[in-house]
Amino acid sequence: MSESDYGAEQIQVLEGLDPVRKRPGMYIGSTDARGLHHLVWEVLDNAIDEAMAGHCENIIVRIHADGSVSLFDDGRGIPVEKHKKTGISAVETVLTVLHAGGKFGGGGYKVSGGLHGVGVSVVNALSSRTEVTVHRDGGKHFVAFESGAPAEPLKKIDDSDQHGTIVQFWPDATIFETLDFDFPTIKKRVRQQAYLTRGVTISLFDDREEKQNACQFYFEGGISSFVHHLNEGTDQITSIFSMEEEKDDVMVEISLQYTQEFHDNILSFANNIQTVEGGTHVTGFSTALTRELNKFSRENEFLKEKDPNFTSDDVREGLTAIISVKVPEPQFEGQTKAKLGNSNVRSAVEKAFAEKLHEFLIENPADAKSIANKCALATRARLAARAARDTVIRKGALEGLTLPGKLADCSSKKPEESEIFIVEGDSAGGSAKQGRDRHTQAILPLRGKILNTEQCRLDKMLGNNEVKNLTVALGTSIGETFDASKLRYHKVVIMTDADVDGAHIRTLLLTLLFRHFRPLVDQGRIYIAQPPLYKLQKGRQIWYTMTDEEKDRLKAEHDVKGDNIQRYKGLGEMNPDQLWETTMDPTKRTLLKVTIEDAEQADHTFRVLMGDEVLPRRKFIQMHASEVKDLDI
Ligand code: 0RA
Repeated sequence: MSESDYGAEQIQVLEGLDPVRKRPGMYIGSTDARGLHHLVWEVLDNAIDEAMAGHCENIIVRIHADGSVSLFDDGRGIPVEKHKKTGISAVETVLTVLHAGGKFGGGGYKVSGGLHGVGVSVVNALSSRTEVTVHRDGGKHFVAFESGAPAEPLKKIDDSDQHGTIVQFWPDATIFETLDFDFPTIKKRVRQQAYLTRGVTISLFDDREEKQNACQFYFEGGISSFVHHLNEGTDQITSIFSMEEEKDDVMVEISLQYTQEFHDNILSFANNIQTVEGGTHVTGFSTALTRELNKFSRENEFLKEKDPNFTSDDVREGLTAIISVKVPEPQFEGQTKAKLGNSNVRSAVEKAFAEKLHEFLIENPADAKSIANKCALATRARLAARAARDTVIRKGALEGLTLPGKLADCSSKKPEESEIFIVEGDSAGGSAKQGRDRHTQAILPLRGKILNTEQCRLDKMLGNNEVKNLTVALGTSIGETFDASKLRYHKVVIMTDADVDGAHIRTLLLTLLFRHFRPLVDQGRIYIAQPPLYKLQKGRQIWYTMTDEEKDRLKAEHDVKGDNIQRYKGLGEMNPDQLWETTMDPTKRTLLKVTIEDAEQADHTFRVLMGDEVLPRRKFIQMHASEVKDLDI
């Protein structure tokens, strides 16, 4: 079917919108901040689809002063002609009928999937008002909806020689727990989508008072620019390899580069949706990488006859890679629907990538040599780490026989109800031990800074007491013997001071967890405690707060005099009761669940701040110096 045939007929009518308003979680996952942002992703995906189909070059995302969000794209515009069967226009159908994005059923163009792709009608259903402006067929057309239902019928309001779509929506306050869009979250998504869609320019504006901000992304290099960005601040040992090929109906795009780092950083996407749990595309990639590097290294005698083959872990050490595939009908599986399941994708990626990698190795001998040497080093390190770990295990340290002396364990042995607080410093640890619920809450105090895991391998890490204590306390072991199902506590809570040092320790811990206990992050087991920064008191009334704004508001509202405002410098200043009441009591506390995005961010920040390259670090500090309002040194 040619593109021009693609009109109103194609849009299949499946269901009404009522179920969406009744059970929003089924369609967007949740009604918290994550669900709220999902609305933006949904409309953004539609615009990106237009760009992927080659019809759109510019996208503008705007957070308006009134809290609504609009997305402009200069794509073809949603069709406005009447639908033959229903008698209503295509644009109204797209907005009011579930799964009518023009993306389902045969003949549609290639698209996003998974939790996404539920359609812009879901956005309409969950918004108190939605306005759509379409430039198309010589006219500017306008239509509006309220709570998903038509409010102003489609009409041509002007002539226009442009083409494109603007969707503006006001999220429904009766549905969402928060209406506060987060600029950095949207910025990160927009940047990622710009990398994945070479040649599209995406601008983002925040027009809200006090929050005004703007940024724009355009990446000529597509995902190779992404690799370049991820490797900022690392010591790179090869040039960037890039390939793009269509194989068996699967579009395969891969970029990679090796660095001196000891861990890998592989991000995968299917139809522009990040697949944090991996899937068939990652398996195909990994198989081809291991096989080709072994073959090449044997043929060129980087591997001698007596040497064992590189394992897939060996060839991943120091590797940064983006794997992006476009599949006609993606199947998403796994706990969070973030794992690609299509089995044909594995062989498509494997074949396409193996060919191109082989060529690259032949044509770039210096890069090939660096990679082979790096893999050989990784193999030696792996064997050394195994020997070191065996020694440690022989001593019984990782067997769970000897829980660290500093751990105040909980009495419950049920992981489902148990939590462990990792607390900065012995004095805060003392308060936490006294204040806790002994049945379900365990406390592990960390003394000073934990090891910088950026710069060392497993063997050295296990020599570090803080890392070893944490590993033993968690019960999961580490490295090759890691087993998430052995986790002794289903909530792992990081509790650090609300100052710069605390933030540093939290970053160190997040990096450690991200690199070596990653499944715990994926499974949502990691949390950050939110200790208060201020205590305000008036008579017998007490308020605790985490922010300066809230403190000022409470102070004015309740006329609290200066003497009765206490600023906590550290957790250690709180007595056990206060710590329990404000931060640990499950019925009153706020815990932030760490997402993979947080951990990734920590990883990147960490690399820039702790890696051995000075220039990016200086750049980072200069860029962010103004954001550090409250240096508490
Ligand atoms: C259905 C069919 C066509 C385009 C679209 C929907 C479309 C949807 C959105 C949502 C945001 N921006 C969009 N741009 C286009 C194809 C129309 C044609 O063949 O001309």
